[in-house]
Amino acid sequence: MTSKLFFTLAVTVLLYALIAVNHITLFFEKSVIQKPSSGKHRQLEVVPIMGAVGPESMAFDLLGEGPYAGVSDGRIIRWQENEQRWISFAITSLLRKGCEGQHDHQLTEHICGRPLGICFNEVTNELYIADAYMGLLKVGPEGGLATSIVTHARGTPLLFTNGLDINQSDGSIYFTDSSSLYQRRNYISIILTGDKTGRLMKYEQESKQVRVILNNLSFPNGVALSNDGSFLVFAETTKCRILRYWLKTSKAETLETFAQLPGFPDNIKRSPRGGFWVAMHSRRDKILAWILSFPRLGNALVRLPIDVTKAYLVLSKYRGSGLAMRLSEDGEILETIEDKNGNKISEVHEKDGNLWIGSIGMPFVGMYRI
Ligand SMILES: *[C@@H]1O[C@H](CO)[C@@H](O)[C@H](O)[C@H]1NC(C)=O
Ligand SMILES: CC(=O)N[C@H]1CO[C@H](CO)[C@@H](O)[C@@H]1O
Repeated sequence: MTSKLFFTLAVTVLLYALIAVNHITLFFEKSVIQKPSSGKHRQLEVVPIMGAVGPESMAFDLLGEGPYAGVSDGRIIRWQENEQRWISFAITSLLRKGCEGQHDHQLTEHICGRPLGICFNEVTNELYIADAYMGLLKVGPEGGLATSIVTHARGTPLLFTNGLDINQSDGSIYFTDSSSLYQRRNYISIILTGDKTGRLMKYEQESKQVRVILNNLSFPNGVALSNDGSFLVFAETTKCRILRYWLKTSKAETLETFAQLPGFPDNIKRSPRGGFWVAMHSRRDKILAWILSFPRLGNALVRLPIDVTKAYLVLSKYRGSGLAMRLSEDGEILETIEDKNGNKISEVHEKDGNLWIGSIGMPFVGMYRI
């Protein structure tokens, strides 16, 4: 008992020391996106969002309108280029009382919904939504209340639906459930405890069946099909890596490591110029890597009488920068971008020579001209 208490105390001190130490470093950085490959510093254009934050993922419809983005109050909003404003497009929950307005949306997101991955079916123009709390849903081109498609797989509820991609030939959907134990609000616990209850699934449009492709995954997150559909890649956030799952060729149904990364990967999107944009929430630093190498330490941390998620957020605000890499279909690094202002990058969506940058915490969508 005494040793347990001492241990808890030591870890708490360590955590607070971390907060203090990292306070100053990045404070005065300018809001620029750095492109190390060419040594260029470029200003990030900002498209502000009112009343909510966290455009985690973005999509463009058949007419090229958008971006559409899911935000912290549960809405999916659409950028109206001609009017220079966002309009509300869709919602994932019927219960909207108290969802909007100034408050900590993290407290209401399990009721209001939290749309994460979004992707259009390019034939039907329906928007498919991976909502952290509501599962897999879709909404027609007119928007409004989305319809539920999948809430369970093999009898286990989807607890943290996260990323998705669509086979545009037959409409089937590949998607991830990050954990069967922790919801999005407690995502840091998934990392700290080394939780391995995440799943990769396929929803078959024809049969309306959902199939679990892989389970026992460590925080599966973004997912993207390759250009020719011979494989898909998905992020295992806790392990800072991208895995490749073969769908065709002689390697079909096998899994291999595609890329080991310097940070925690979030969404993955194909780039029109080839390969994949992998967004990283933040760099994996030495102390966190050390904590992660002792799952028991992580388990102890989440039981501490402090809000680990908040402590971590405070911590990560002052350290590490958002990072994204374009990887080739062989997993080689082609380009890197880094936001020195410390904004976490959750997605890089390339369209018509622009990089649209989403983040789980920013009250804006970033836009960077290549
Ligand atoms: C996509 O759908 C087409 C048509 O059913 C099929 O031939 C192809 O194998 C599918 N690709 C993937 C990656 O599922
Ligand atoms: C090793 C391990 O954790 N195996 C688990 C994989 O997932 C199945 C079903 O989700 C569990 O029953 C196994 O225990």
